[in-house]
Amino acid sequence: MDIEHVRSRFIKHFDGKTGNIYASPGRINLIGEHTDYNGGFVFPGAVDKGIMAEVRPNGTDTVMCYSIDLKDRVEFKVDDPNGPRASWARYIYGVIQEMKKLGVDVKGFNTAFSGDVPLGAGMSSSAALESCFAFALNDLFGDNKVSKWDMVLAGQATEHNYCGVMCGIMDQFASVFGQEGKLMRLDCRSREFEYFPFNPQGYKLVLLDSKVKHELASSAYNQRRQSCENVVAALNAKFPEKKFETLRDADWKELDAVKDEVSEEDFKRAHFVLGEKDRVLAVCDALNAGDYETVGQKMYETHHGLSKEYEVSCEELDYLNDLAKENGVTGSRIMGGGFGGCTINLVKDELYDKFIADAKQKYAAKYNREPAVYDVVISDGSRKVC
Ligand code: GAF
Repeated sequence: MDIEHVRSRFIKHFDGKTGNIYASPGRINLIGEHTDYNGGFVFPGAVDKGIMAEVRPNGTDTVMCYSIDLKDRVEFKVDDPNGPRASWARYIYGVIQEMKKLGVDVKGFNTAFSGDVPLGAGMSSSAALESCFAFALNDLFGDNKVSKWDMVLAGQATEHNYCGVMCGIMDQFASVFGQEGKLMRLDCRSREFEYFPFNPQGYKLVLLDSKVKHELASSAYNQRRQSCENVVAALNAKFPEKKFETLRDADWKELDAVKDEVSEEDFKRAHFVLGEKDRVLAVCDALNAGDYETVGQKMYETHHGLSKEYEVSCEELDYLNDLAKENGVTGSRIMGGGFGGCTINLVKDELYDKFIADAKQKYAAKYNREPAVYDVVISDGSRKVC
């Protein structure tokens, strides 16, 4: 992310005056997929790719936004009941409305922003955008009174209320709370978390981007969440003496007990979630013991579950996972919501070059395009740059 790039466009597209610059990152997730909205654990970290925005109050009730990357300009009133139509501007509009609910007296402003989180790669460019504007509005109009957690929730509510994605809290959490060199284990039910320094000697984390983007990813994501809620409803009906809030509250025996009361599809989804809950905890133990072989094995198990039970993979991602196995990569799996995007790979240093070359060559031979390669650099969360 380049300050001069953003500043020069801000000056050019508005009145020549400068504002404040804020930055928020995208994220990776080592393990714990589709567990956040099930009250489980996740293991994300912020990355060195994100969104940078220059923002300056303009003394009116109009928000003037310029997307540098899309070369698109959108204006709307702060209090417009419907908000803009452009999907990228809806994130900004949504954050404004959610920050207002938290008592921030948002007024009109000018903004230009740019990002280097690859779109559709599963690295959460949308959470980066939400966190960036939550930070900016808190600083410019809210005396920084809104807590980091409330900004996380404002970003999540933006997705729910203005963008139609019923996401959990992992992405916004990672974007706000990230720290350089550290992953975070978050309990999405209690919201307690701890930082895990992550510097596996002799290994690299690398993302391979299939460059597949699923058109209906949001509705398919919402359906997965609905399946989990259907199973929770069946559990509550079967065990009225126990209150199940999410699948986090269920054990394997209880899940088996409702097998005939839910659809086969919903059962498979819940089966994955319970397994993933166990895998995150196993990975924490393995990391504490420096046992990267077990970490990697759990990543492969997650991929298998995401592909066969949660059914959020695609042919291209399964192929990238096969290529990782063929190359002796320690661990590999789909990262993020799925339906396209990246695999995350834990690779021994000495295998790295051969793996990347082999994956590029074979993937290109099969799909006529190379996967993009992103080395993971675990970085700081949202901040005011200047
Ligand atoms: C997306 C969502 F936004 C997250 O909340 C999470 O559910 C993830 O998919 C899957 O783990 O990134």
